[in-house]
This record gives sequence, C-alpha cells and structure tokens, in this order.
Amino acid sequence: MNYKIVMDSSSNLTELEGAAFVSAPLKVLSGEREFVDDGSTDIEEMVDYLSTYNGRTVTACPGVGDFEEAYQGADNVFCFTITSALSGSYNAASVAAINFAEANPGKRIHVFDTLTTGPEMALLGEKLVSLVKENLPFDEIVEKVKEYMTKTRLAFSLESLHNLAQNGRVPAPVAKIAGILGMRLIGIASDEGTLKPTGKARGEKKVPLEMLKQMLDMGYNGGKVLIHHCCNLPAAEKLKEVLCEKFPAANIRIALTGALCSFYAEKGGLLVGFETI
Ligand code: X90
Repeated sequence: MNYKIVMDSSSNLTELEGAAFVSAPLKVLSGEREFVDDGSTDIEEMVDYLSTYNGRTVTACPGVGDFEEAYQGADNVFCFTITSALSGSYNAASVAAINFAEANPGKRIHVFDTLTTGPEMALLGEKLVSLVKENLPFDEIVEKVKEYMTKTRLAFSLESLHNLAQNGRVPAPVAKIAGILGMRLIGIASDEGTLKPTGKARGEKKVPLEMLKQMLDMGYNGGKVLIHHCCNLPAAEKLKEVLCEKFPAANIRIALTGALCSFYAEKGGLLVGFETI
C-alpha cells in the first residue's frame, strides 16, 4: 500500500520506523519567544526559560493548511491527533481531510481522534505500520486500529499542573490538589480523552512504584510500554526497572517529550503509553 502517517507533534515522534511519516507541529508561544514543536527546540532550555517567564504562555495546534500540506503525496493517508477534548487539532485535521478528499478523488484518508497524546499515540502508529505490513485493506486497518485503541492506555506523573490550568485544560480545583509542594500528581487519560487525576506520590522517589500500581490497576500485563519524559531520565529508567522486575520479557522503551508535551507535562513529568493485552 502506498501510504503515509501524519501525526500532530504531541506524539513526540519525529519519525516512525517502516513508514512515511510527517509530524504537524504545534507551537508554544510566550510573549517574547515562539517554540515550534519540530525537533528544533532545546527542551531543557525552553522549560527553564518558561518557568521564569512572568507573562502568559499559550499553545497553538496546527492549522487546516498545515494538515493539508502534510497529507500530500500518498494515496492512503492515516492521521492521528491529540485528544479533541483538549485541543482543536482533531478539528483542523478533519476539515483538512475533507478538503484533501475533495481535491484528490480516489485517495483515501482517515483521521483518528486518539483521545490521548504522547506515547500512546506512538503505540497506535506502530500498530498501524504492522497492519499495513499484513496487506489489509484501508477500512480494515482503520477498524483494527480503533479496536487496538481500546486496549492501550496513558498514565502520567506531573510535578505541577500550572501550565495545564493556566490554559484551561484542567479545572482549577484539580490543579490546586496538585500544587502541594513535593507532591506528584498521578493520573490517566479518561475514556473521554480528558485528564483524570487518580492519585499522588509524596516525593519523586515514590513515583515509579505509584506508576506501576496505576498501570497494574488499569490492566497492564507485560505488553509494550513507551515512556516519554521531560528532563527526567532517572525516573523513566527507574520505572522501566520496576516494570522489568515484574515483567522481565516486556518491551519497554524510553524517549523524550517534544516541546508541546514538555510545556504541559513540565520539568520532571512522565507520560507512559502501554498495552493492556
Ligand atoms: O491545541 C493546543 O494548543 C494543544 C493543547 C494541548 C493540551 C494538553 C496537552 C497534554 C500534554 C500532559 C499530561 C497528559 C494529559 C493527558 C490527557 C489526555 C501532556
């Protein structure tokens, strides 16, 4: 199949093995500086700068034109966006898909509202690549990815919800619970694609075990895991270690958050996408 995969940059991917892949960048915008989430940003410098910047910082999803451009050049296009509950990305990608289909009769396109972000999106992309390799028809690939989406989950640990609250992505009372010094908020992406707090870890050291507990509660049983971290390799490695102790054969990989996820997850944050099969 002649195909390409398009994702907005909240997936934290710059490439996807075995596929033609295009990332449509979101942007992080402070009054003085603009960070395009295209891999060109020094993430630690960005989060440090933004934590001392007094003005307001906002984010912007790709526009319709950005997605239209990203779709060009393949007969079959699969697009994945961050949850539509927290961003306009899915909406822009969908409008662009209608335009693309009108301008390119005979070409196929599908946009997935992933109801999640980051590493769980990356897992969906990897699944799609393996389905294409099985030579399945377009519609069946879409159905199978949707089915797989019900078996993958996202859990996270955040030091603060400041940036999420400031931009209206979580209710203020939720942000207040998380604001207690030394406390890490543990949470998950809900079935509706919103951020759902589920627990706390008192201090950084407790994070890996709390995350493991969270994952087991959600049905983790040794499947694939992708850990994305914002400037926190030690916590990511520790989580991998406790997972490996329990599931020695598990495929667990660690990667970095890009600009968008780093801004919202903030320094120290962990996002974990995993299978429950
Ligand atoms: O359109 C835009 O400007 C982008 C807005 C994105 C807002 C949410 C980003 C979340 C990044 C933080 C923790 C995970 C929450 C998962 C909930 C589904 C990562």
